[in-house]
Amino acid sequence: MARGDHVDLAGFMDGVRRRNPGQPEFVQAVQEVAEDIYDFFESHEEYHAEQILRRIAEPDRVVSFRVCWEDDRGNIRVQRGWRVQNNNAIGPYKGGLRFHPSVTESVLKFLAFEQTFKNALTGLPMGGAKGGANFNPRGKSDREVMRFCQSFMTELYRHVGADVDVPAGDIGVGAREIGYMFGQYKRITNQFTGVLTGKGLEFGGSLIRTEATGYGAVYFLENMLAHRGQGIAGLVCTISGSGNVATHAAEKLVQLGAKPVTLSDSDGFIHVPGGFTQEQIDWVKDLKTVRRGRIAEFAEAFPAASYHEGERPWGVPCDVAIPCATQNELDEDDAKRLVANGCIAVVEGANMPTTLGATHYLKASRVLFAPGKAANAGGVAVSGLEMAQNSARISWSEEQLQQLLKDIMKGIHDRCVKWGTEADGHVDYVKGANIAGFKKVADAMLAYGVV
Ligand code: NDP
Ligand code: 2IT
Repeated sequence: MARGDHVDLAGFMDGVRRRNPGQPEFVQAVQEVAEDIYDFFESHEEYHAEQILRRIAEPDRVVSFRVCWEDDRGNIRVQRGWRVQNNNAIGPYKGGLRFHPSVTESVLKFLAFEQTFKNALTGLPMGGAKGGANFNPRGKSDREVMRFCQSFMTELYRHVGADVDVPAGDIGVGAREIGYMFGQYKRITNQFTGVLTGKGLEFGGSLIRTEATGYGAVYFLENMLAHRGQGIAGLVCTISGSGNVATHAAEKLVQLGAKPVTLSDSDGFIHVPGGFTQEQIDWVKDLKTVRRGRIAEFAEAFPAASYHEGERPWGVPCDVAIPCATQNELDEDDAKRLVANGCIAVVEGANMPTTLGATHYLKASRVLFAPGKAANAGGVAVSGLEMAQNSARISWSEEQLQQLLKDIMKGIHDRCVKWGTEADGHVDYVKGANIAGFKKVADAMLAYGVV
């Protein structure tokens, strides 16, 4: 194609599909961004001429590797690990590691692509990456998880580093796994550096990193409501998931006087019509991070709760829905049901939890819709603050960090408003987030020339 030749959106997406066969999640994530930024892109000749979108949608590199480990019965097990380094135009690669049987290259490419824009939105100097393995932590002993993590890091260590690429947690990777991987990195390299975030507080971790994603998502909701002159107190909120993001979103809602009424796992959801108490949320945290049980057990322990096996919570009437489990867990039918039941806001705690059809429906029905790259950026933002503290070899106080998280979420909200406000004052937060995130990365890439 000659310099400056224009392809339309459909033509661009045809190329993305052709170059990424069998990678539906990646194509979906690129399409969502491309749809939103195409007009903006069209009006900036330099982005076109320099093929910026095409370049952002091609990862800098994808590393794939074998991970062998021995289970407790002495069987040799083989998993596949990856690190997708999407873009480091504005800072070292940064993004989580996911251990789940559903992990594929497509899933990690979509997550690394999204992470690139999310990290730009935080205002901190971080590029975008994601990694993980098709390892299923469910039912594994601590020793099995330790051996897997050590084997995983024995390859990953060559590709990461405090100024190169800084992984963190995601689904199936929490404090336990980060501890094992940091220990192995330190053992192999003999270096104590900020190569991972989400570390234990005793070895370089930051206060409030654990809480940051869920808390940040609720702060984002508060900002969206405040922008329309509404408050959060009293709102009934459905939440999916029962992991790190879901439990901390529920906790912050309770603190602010809202009423979280559901949590879930991959087997079903629990419903507490009167809203969870802090004690019940603590019980779920312990269930999921210490006892490693199933959410169904909650309904046995607390008679006020009902358990709905094999179902997702989107049929429960609510003011706000906060999907915090995984990608494509809220489809167009769910979106229609939510809107019909009077839902005024959907906040993506997870990455791309709404399908493309649901995204289109929610945008068209003009509910407040916060995309994951904006709403769940609090986690990676505090990871960025952990990196800063590690570089300076200091630890900030909880009060400082709480304030920084609130300020960063407000900054992200305001960037979305700047680029997403329509003529009648309605804010398209998806569009705003996509344009603001894209612009920062694109402008850095322009400065570097053709690389
Ligand atoms: P956790 O592993 O702590 O919890 C994941 C939760 O989601 C569990 O309840 C799990 O249920 C459920 N879940 C996972 N996969 C599926 C699936 N295929 N179908 C149904 N339920 C599923 O992960 P996090 O809370 O950390 O992550 C949740 C989401 O938030 C992910 O999309 C992640 O990318 C995103 N996110 C996380 C951040 C973080 O800081 N941790 C930051 C930003 C986004 P089960 O136990 O049955 O598997
Ligand atoms: O999706 C995400 O933003 C994360 N899993 C957190 C990444 C990070 O580096 O803290």
